[in-house]
Amino acid sequence: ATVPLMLCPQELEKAGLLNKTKIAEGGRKLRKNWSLSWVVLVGNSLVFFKDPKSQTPSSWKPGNSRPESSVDLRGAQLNWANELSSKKNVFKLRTVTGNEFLLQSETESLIREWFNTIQSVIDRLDRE
Ligand code: I3S
Repeated sequence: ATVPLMLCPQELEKAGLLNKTKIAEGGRKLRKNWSLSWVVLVGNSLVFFKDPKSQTPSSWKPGNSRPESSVDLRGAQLNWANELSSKKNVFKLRTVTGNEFLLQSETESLIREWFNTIQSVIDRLDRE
């Protein structure tokens, strides 16, 4: 996925592929549905894009970079959550609105980097 030009004026902190599932919406538990997602940390938000490889040829168009969803990190909580999955290297992100996501990578160093970078954005927003 290409990062939309509209995101460029903001600070792009990090981007990469992670396994993602939403497990709650507004505090209500959802059924897990893991999928590979392009995750972009920009400004105060974590933005999710569909993995281009998971899209059908007909659904994929160059420049089709509309985010699937995005998460406001202000007031969010981040916790390691290996007890919530049989997968390793899992953390949970909970938004102020009660949406909960699990993010996972097979590579421990990579998931640690994501955890630390997202936590530093949350901390910065807490101090504002
Ligand atoms: O926490 P759960 O419910 O055991 O999560 C697993 C299930 O969601 C499973 O789907 P179905 O029960 O709908 O077939 C997924 O395929 C698994 O990946 C989920 O567990 P993990 O441990 O991978 O997060």
